Amino acid sequence: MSIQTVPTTPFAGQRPGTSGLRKKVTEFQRPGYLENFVEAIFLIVGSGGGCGLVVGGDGRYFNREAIQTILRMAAAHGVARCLVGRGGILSTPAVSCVIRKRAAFGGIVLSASHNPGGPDGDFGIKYNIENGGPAPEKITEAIHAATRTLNCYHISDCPPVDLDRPGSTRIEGMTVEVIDPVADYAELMARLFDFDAIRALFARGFRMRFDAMHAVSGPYAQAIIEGMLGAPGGTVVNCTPLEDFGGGHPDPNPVNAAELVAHMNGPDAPDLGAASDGDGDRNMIVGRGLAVTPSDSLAIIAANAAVAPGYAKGITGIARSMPTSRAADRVADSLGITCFETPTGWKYFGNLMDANLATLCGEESYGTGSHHIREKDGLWAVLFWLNLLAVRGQSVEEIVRGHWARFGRNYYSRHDYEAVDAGAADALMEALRARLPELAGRTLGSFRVAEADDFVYHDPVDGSVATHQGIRIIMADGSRIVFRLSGTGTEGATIRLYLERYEADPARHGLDTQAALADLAAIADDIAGLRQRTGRAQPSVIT
Ligand code: G16
Repeated sequence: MSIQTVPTTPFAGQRPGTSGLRKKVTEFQRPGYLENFVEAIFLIVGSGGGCGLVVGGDGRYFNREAIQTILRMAAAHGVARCLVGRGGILSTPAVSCVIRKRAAFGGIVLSASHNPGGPDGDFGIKYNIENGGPAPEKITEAIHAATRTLNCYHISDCPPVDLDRPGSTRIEGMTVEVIDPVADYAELMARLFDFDAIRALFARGFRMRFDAMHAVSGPYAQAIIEGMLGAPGGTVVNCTPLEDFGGGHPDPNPVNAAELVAHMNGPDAPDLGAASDGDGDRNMIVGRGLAVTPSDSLAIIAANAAVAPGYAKGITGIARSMPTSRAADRVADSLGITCFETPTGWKYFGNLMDANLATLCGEESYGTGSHHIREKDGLWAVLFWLNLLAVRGQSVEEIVRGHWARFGRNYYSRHDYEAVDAGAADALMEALRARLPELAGRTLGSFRVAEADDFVYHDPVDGSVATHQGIRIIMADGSRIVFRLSGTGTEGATIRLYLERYEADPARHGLDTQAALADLAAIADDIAGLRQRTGRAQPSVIT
């Protein structure tokens, strides 16, 4: 065994996006591509001064190869100890949990989240810091800068580590510990939620279907929901993580989890439907005949936080990403706490949680979580809903409608134009930016524009500023049109259009969402020239 210094040259485009570096698997397989990025990580974050590094991924194609490379490079960089999930498996929330519980100095997460996997699919790598959360922009930017000047990387030539055998091995001066991927996480969940009440709920005949979408949350959901909470076998479906997610798109929304939604609309629908994504940090909640929007789910969790023992003392604040609906803001107002508005990307919540300014965080992109870790957490959200249903004894629909009756309903939808020509997408955003000054005060259809800007975030904790975070057109009645470009796609550009309309009157809470938002969608198309500039007659995905 010896440490090799391998000459290399920089690859263009290794700048992390919304959530780490995501590219096609074939790009990551180019000789030196992964190694260069990992070298840059270690150059910036160092070897951890004797603390551990957590490594794991969602089990997608190339996960195992990438882990072996990372272990050999960690050893070459003098890391003392690496904790790896058995089989290379660790969900994103589990990585965050293990970093915090075992006081590791950081973690490397291998996942492209909800993006499809397999040899022609996507792969990704992300660095998390010692609080368990995604590295903030100052670190990701430094890593990117380092990738641009590399001329060599360092790696041990040791043989592969057996990732399937629990226990310790040594590589150079480093210990590799293969750990149970579920245990630490399950223990944390049992402390946050009323497992006795949920067990009693299942014992009363409550039925649920959890669709793990052939991805990483399967083993976690099986161990906790079927194992610890006593749900009948078969409650968790598609529960074995597959390298290509069974050819599916492991994104829990009504389009990609259409099978679950159909089941929940069918004659034998169970009481609760839920799904999680590729790496286990997203969630979708579905009642009989009703899919709960992520924005509503955040608001409902916030309004009912005290039902769960982990939140019985109350919440200090809420944070939501800018495009997420303002349903949570109304709950925050009623509780007399702040609702922070941050740019898209879970990394922006970390400072707020560390400073105890926000307890609950959520995003329209099916992400919800709390300060128990520093990642969004799919199974956590599902367990919260189980706890809520157990305590309240109402159906999902009754809870949602009751919430709207109390706070009003924020009709909400996202329209995605995927794999658009990147130049055309940039031109669309530029043209919109140029129009912002003349939009304020104008009347568009039945709406008056109160404010139109390019969202800028001033972090209240460290004072950092993030610019160009999405274009907001805010109407006088609180309705909103938001445009931004996705930072997680791997093909061309994805334009996201977010539409929101507030309705206070309970008599008008039963409208079809798209019908309720049709005026705003037409205005958005008119202002941005969406159809004309993209050449698309309609969005590729509507959630
Ligand atoms: C990531 C981020 C989220 C973000 C989502 C969509 O989620 O962690 O904060 O909302 O991407 O980002 P974009 O709109 O830029 O594509 P995940 O689940 O992919 O890690």
